[in-house]
Amino acid sequence: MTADLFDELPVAVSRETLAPGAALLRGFAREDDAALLQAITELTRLSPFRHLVTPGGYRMSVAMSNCGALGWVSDHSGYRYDALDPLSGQPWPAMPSVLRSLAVRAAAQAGFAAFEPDACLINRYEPGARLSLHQDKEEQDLSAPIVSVSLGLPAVFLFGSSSRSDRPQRHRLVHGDVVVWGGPARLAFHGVAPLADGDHALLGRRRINLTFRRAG
Ligand code: MD3
Ligand code: FE
Repeated sequence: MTADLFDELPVAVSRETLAPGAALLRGFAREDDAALLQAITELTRLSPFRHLVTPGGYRMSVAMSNCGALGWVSDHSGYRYDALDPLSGQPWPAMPSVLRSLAVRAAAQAGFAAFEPDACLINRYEPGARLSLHQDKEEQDLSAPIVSVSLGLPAVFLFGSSSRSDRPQRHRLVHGDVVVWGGPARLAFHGVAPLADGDHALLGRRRINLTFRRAG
């Protein structure tokens, strides 16, 4: 009898807790990477990556797009979720099932059984791009988690507490890593250090991060 109980478990997936409410699923998106990238390429033909402007008037170094019923946007008047892409005037592209399914399975792994994302923000980092410490609190339902998927070049992710002044933890997130942020981690300050240059086999000199949200 050589079959064992663990034959069906994906290889190279592990789970660790970064903080209460923050579950890191290392490698969870790896086996879907090509399908995810294909879907992102297609939907960004409809809603291209663009550099949004903050309410304070700064051009963001991260380029963004969205898919799903709602998309995150920023302009001089503030941050908000909008059903229409301001570039096209059309609804954001539908959330591809390969993206949605990954997010729902990851949330379930982390204990959120009924996650129904209606927004997926797609962030594209090139060398030097960064995201300063912030909270995500524009979403209606803060009891829902946020699921993040990292693809391409590695990044140093900064994760603080619910107070901006606490010194953040640093975690290296690599291609295929998924993090589920919920409960006590949901309103933590977080950001991304300037992206180091490199050459990723699938993405070249880029990192793409997907964040799935229940926004409306
Ligand atoms: C912790 N994105 O889009 S993903 C963002 O890598 C954002 O592009 C980063 O922060 C990125 O808003 C980080 C990890 C993440 C996302 C949302 C969170 C961590 C979070 C919300 C609450 C707590
Ligand atoms: Fe965020």
